[in-house]
Amino acid sequence: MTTETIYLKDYTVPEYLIDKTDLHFDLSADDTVVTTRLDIYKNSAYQGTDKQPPLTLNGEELSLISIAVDGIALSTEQYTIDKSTLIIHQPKDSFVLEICNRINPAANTALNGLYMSNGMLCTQCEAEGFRHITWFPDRPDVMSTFTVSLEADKTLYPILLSNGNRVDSGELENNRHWAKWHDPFPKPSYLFALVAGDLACIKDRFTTCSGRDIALEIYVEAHDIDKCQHAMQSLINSMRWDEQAFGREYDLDIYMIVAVSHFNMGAMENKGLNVFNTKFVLASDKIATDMDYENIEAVIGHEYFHNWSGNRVTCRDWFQLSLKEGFTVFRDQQFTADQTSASVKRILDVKMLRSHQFAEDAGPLAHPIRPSSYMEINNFYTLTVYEKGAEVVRMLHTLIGAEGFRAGTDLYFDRHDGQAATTDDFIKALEDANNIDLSQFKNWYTQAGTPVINAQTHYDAARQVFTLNLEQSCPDTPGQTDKKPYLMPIKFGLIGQSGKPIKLEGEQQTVILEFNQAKQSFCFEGISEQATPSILRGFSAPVKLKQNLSFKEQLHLYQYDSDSFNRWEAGQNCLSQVIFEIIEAIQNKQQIPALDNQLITVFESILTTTNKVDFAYLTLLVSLPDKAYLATQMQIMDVDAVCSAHKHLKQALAMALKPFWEQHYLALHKVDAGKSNKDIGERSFKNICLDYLMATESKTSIQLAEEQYNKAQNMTDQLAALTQLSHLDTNQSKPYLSAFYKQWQQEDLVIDKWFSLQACSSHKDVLGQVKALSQHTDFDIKKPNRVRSLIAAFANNNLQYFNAIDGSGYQFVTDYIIKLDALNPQIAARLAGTLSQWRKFDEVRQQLIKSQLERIKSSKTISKNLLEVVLKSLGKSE
Ligand code: B3K
Ligand code: ZN
Repeated sequence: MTTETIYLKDYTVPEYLIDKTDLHFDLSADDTVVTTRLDIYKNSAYQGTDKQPPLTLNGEELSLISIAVDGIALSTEQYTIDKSTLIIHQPKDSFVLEICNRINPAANTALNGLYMSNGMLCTQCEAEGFRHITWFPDRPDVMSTFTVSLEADKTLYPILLSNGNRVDSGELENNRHWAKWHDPFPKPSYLFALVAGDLACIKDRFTTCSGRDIALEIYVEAHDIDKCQHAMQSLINSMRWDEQAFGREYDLDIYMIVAVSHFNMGAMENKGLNVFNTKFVLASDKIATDMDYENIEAVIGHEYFHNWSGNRVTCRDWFQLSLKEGFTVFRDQQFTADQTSASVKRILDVKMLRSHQFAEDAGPLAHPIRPSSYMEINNFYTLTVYEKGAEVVRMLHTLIGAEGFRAGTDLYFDRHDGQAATTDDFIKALEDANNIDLSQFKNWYTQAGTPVINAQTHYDAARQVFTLNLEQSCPDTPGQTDKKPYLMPIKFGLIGQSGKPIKLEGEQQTVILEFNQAKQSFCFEGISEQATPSILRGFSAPVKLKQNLSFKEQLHLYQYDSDSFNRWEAGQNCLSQVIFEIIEAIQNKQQIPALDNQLITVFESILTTTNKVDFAYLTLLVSLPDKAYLATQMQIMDVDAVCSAHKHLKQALAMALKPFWEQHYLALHKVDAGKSNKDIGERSFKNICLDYLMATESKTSIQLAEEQYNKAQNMTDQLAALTQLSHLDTNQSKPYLSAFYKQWQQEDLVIDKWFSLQACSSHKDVLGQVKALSQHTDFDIKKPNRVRSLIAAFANNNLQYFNAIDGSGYQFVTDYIIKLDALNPQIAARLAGTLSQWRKFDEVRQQLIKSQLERIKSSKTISKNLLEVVLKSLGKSE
């Protein structure tokens, strides 16, 4: 397979545009007939040029029935069809094109375009799925108004949905019926959707800020109808929040969400008709954890917020993806922060960013948030585009301030409503609304890699001046060297010796410094004591901060920093330092150092001052750093040493503070627990106490876990207990795993958890277990959720056994990547990303991983998606 690289620099405006798109679908599972009628006209940007350009439409795996221009069938000389395009050689300046073609949804295992999920028909068109439905200029800068009629069997497909408002419907002969939908807002093809199936629905209503009445409908398979209430409430919360926080009102008369079991990602923001992975819709106390509830609200919010940031203002081309995704992730993060605890939300987001996005940015797949080239756009729905993209928007918010930022987004939405815009347009709106120059800031959009900041501080007691010296640099990434300095906000504060924050400017205890040079110094006058610096508060820029604080100073911040993020961060730094000391001892076969008493004292004081605290935050304060994050900080990842050291420290803290863990566990454990933020926080803290207690390996702790499992009334507690029990030896864990399976056999989403839990086990025969599970009757390679819960969970989360030194983990996952690629290239390519980090390992593992990458590369029918990941991972292509 040869692949073509697409470059941003080659972008040209479309030669032809479409005014109206009329689609008719004669639906059936294995033979759907699509009739398309397009009102096409030449783009005014091309008027007057001598040569009439041909019209190129995209289309893949379609069979043509007929093609006509202005009612007259085209002869075969007038057009050319190949594997991916249909070219009309000499089009007129304006004409009506009618195409009729066949597709086979039942054969569509890639879940891209029109496909089947448990007997229903549904679509996924972003980024380039529409070309699997009919021939069309399948690019986001061609926007038109869609009218869609659907015709199908009434028994198999009683519900027929598409974007916009339902304008008509009726009965047909042979037990068939039809419905017609019209969406008045011009949109690109990637936002098109249709759903046909036997679905149940819950309904509600929402009155917008201007008093418009909106119908809200959530469609699911009938057996799930009792699990939609939380999703509906989340939608209502999102609609209200976007009015208040961003002044965005909903525009159509109806908003629909459909949950499907087979879905390549989380959800899709199709105009007025979101299609969701069931995982982000269905919830009840019995089947969903507290985190599931929170994720559902966040994803419902995210897709709803796209109605403005993505749909009303869309992307000019796919290089601009972060324009809608980074911005919308920022919006959903703010939303969740407002609904839950802002401190906790920030920490969770940063943890994810640093463990995974930083690794992406440091590896062969690194790319700027606005990439300059791609082979397969679906490979660019990455943590960089989404999460780093959101950090970049957050920095703009910090630099400009909440009010100025809002003025900028208002101008952006106003100025570009109905248009396909660029990231430069976004920046320009922020600049114009605030009369500022952000040209240097744009380096964040064009340079890949995580910047490194070196911070040194100096206190001049005689002059009472505290100086902060900062230096920034950014490592080389594929195809990019000699990076220019970034403009970034550094939130800064000082903590005095007594633990009190020091005033810096007037009454302000935190200042925002604009750091925009390779080296820069900031001085603070009138500082009367040697204070401890708290740099990068709230993680105000997505960078690696290196500073010369002693263990004692970090402990001081851990105990006293008034910035909740930096307080947590200081604790993590202390704990990381201890873990790295243990790792060193393990590697040098030396005795492991005893636990530092000062650390225990600080832990103790944290565990005793629990009055009125946010328990969700407290949980994070006492949690150990993620193993994946620790591993990425090593020159050569020694996963075995990381896992042993992590376990060792957990055990030591568990033993040293046993009475505290016990006391809190017993005080907070309730069988019938509520759903307020307080209840959720207490539950998470209770479960981390259980985690520490289990690390003591005592009989009584095991009994606590068993009892919690047996009596649990909610999935959070049941799963937390089962996770603990799953790490015991097989004899002890098996009865619980079997009982759990038996209890939840009918609940797909719970069975996903059951697969995942076993894939993440720390047993030494976990691979054998995963292999056996891949033969289980409930395992289905065609279901992305299942593949993610077993194979991807093992590859991503089982640091130790995926990376087993005999190569068995790599071999197994590679077998699956190859098998999957034939069915679903998007999922296969994503899974292959787990092999991209080979340079971080020792020589033996490097060879093992490389040989698997070569094996994939040589497979005969490799997809474009997978080939791009493999070539880049091997470093054979930019
Ligand atoms: N925009 C979609 C993602 C589409 C992924 C295509 N491979 C969901 C989201 O980000 O909201
Ligand atoms: Zn999105």
